[in-house]
Amino acid sequence: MGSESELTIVIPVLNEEEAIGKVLDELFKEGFRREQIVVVDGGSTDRTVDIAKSMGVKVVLQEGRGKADAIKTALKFVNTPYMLVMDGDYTYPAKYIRNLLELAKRCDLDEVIAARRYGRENIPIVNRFGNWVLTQMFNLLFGTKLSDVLSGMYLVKKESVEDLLFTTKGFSIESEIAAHIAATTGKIGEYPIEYRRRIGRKKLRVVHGIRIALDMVRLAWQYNPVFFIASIGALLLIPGIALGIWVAYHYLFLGIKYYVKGLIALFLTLIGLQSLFIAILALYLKRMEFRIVKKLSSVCRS
Ligand SMILES: Nc1nc2c(ncn2[C@@H]2O[C@H](COP(=O)(O)OP(=O)(O)O)[C@@H](O)[C@H]2O)c(=O)[nH]1
Ligand SMILES: [Mg+2]
Repeated sequence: MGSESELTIVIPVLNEEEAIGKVLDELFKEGFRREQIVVVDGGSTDRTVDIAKSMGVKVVLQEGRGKADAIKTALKFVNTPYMLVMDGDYTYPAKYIRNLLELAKRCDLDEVIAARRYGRENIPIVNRFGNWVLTQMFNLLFGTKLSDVLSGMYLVKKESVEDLLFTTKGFSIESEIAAHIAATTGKIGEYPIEYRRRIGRKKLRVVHGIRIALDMVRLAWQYNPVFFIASIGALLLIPGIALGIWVAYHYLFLGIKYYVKGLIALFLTLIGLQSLFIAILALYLKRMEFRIVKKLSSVCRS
């Protein structure tokens, strides 16, 4: 199958002895070759590394700590146009990999996220809620329409993550990659997949969710500060409109005039609206800037 030399499959693992063998077997069954698979170990103390090695795939010990550093290490071993990242816990079926690649090529996308649309009951309820909140937050901050930004399975063009800054650590890596692509080319898409129940013990805890949220805010600030500040300003619309309605109600139905409160309501509403427009403008300008930069850099390279 010709698509294989285009793709390297990266599997970050930390103590996944119960699952890694099944993950690799499934990849082989799908026709992927040993040479295109890289298992990045985070210092497992169980049999994970032995199992992966015995199955003939490349196993590397990551530099640094956490999942983000694992991906950073893995990039050094990727010499194909595309990289696919997936968990080593047998939750993401290998059969979708070709669909992700096909979509990326057909629509010229820099990232395709495998969105967990089916089998959502296999995501623990707290994580399901956390995922939803964090995805909505990401959409708000980066103007995207994603449904599962934190999925552990995604395909990226190697070229588009080569200049990633890796300013985040651990489980925020998915957000940083998506933020980078959303804020640069905007060429990010999703493919719906089925999620399976995890084998072995999960590493992500609630505290990681809070960390991810804070990192998202920092990423928004880093990639588009004007949009970020203006968005906060736009929040003034909420008290502005609420106070406006309150003042109008008192005037129209009770005949009481509140001058100062009326002025404050007007003031908040106007600043809020202004900020909202600036935020939208900042978002469009940013997208335009990146399209131009991309065009220029490709001109320089050729
Ligand atoms: N190399 C490496 N892999 C890790 C580390 N932490 C977690 N992983 C792996 O990253 C994947 C995602 O972790 P998981 O616990 O499944 O998180 P979840 O899918 O978000 O619940 C799994 O394959 C883990 O074994 C780490 O520090 N280093
Ligand atoms: Mg997982």
